[in-house]
Amino acid sequence: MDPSTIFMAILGLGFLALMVLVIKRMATKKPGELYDSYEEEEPIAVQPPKPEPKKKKDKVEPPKEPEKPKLIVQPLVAKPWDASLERTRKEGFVARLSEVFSKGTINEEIVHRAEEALLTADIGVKTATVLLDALKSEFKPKHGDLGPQVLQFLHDHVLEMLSGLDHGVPALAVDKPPAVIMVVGVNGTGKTTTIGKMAHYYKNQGKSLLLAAGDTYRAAGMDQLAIWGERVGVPVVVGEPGQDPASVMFDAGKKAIELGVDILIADTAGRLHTNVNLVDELKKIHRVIGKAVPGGPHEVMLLLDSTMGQNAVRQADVFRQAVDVTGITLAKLDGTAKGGVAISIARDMGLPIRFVGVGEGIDDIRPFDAREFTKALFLG
Ligand SMILES: Nc1nc2c(ncn2[C@@H]2O[C@H](COP(=O)(O)OP(=O)(O)OP(=O)(O)O)[C@@H](O)[C@H]2O)c(=O)[nH]1
Ligand SMILES: [Mg+2]
Repeated sequence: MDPSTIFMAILGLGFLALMVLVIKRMATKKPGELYDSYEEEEPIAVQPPKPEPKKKKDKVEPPKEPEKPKLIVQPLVAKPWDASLERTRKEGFVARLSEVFSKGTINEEIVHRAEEALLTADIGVKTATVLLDALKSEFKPKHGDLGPQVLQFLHDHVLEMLSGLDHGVPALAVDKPPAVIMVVGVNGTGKTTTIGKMAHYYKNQGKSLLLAAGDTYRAAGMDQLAIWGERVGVPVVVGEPGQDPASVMFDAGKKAIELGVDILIADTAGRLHTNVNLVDELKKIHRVIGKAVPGGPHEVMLLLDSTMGQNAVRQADVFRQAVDVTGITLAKLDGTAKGGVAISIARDMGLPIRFVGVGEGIDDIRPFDAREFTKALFLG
């Protein structure tokens, strides 16, 4: 065959094959869709996965969980009486008496040792003497261990000694609110802390409150009360450093009337300052509160530190010369073996015990209860 004919035949076959391919491709794609389809597909792919139905599913879940915080909000309970008086019972005069009477029957030596234990106790000499006399003349031992019988005898007598007074939360009987509680006491006894705890206590009783930071000598002292106010959720009137404390009290009294609160609690300085006589200062504050709130203060609460034992009683005498103290609050009963001082205060001074502080926490305060106190002290 002629080579040019062969070449032409190959060329013709190649062309034919090309035509077949083109026709085949056109047959598999719809007309007009060849390029447009990419443009259409892209927008479809861009459409976000539809999340709405999922969200709707979330909303359907029952909203039960928010109830949990209610449990956390529940106030903590102050230390029980027996735990608060544990050190006094186990290390103080009660423990010594218990030990003295743990063996044998009463004889001269035992009475002598009991005398020693009582006279050196923080219940004070007067109270100790009365109890000793009663023990000598009235106590009649029965069969069985002597120790528990003596403690029961003392329990009954002390309870009787404490019973005549109006202990516990002050009545604060006022015709028109606010009732004013003025808190006084030597520095460091626990005034500011106790005011914070009292505010929390009264707030839990449904009372509205205002606090007044009258310790204008120390900025830290005022800050401390402001922090307590924030913690408890109670407003605080704070003066300028160095401002006359009486003028802060006057402003606070007026503010308490304006706000219509039930109780105003006033914090005061606890130490003597250069050129300032604490006694005169307290007298002035007392007077000025009365000018702002007629009839106030309705309670002058002396804060005593129970770890100071009989020294606390001596402090009380000084304050009573300055202002008409109407009740005692005993702080730090939790950390001491000198809890017996409460008996001395009530009996020797004839003053009711309002609250006791049993720790540094917001709930660590209890209204004083003579029955619970004596039971925890002598019987455990
Ligand atoms: N363990 C215990 N500590 C307490 C109690 N009350 C107060 N305190 C602590 O005693 C210290 C003194 O308390 P404050 O409230 O600052 O005393 P204050 O009387 O206001 O003192 P001044 O402002 O300096 O006059 C602080 O460290 C308190 O946390 C209590 O009941 N138990
Ligand atoms: Mg203070």
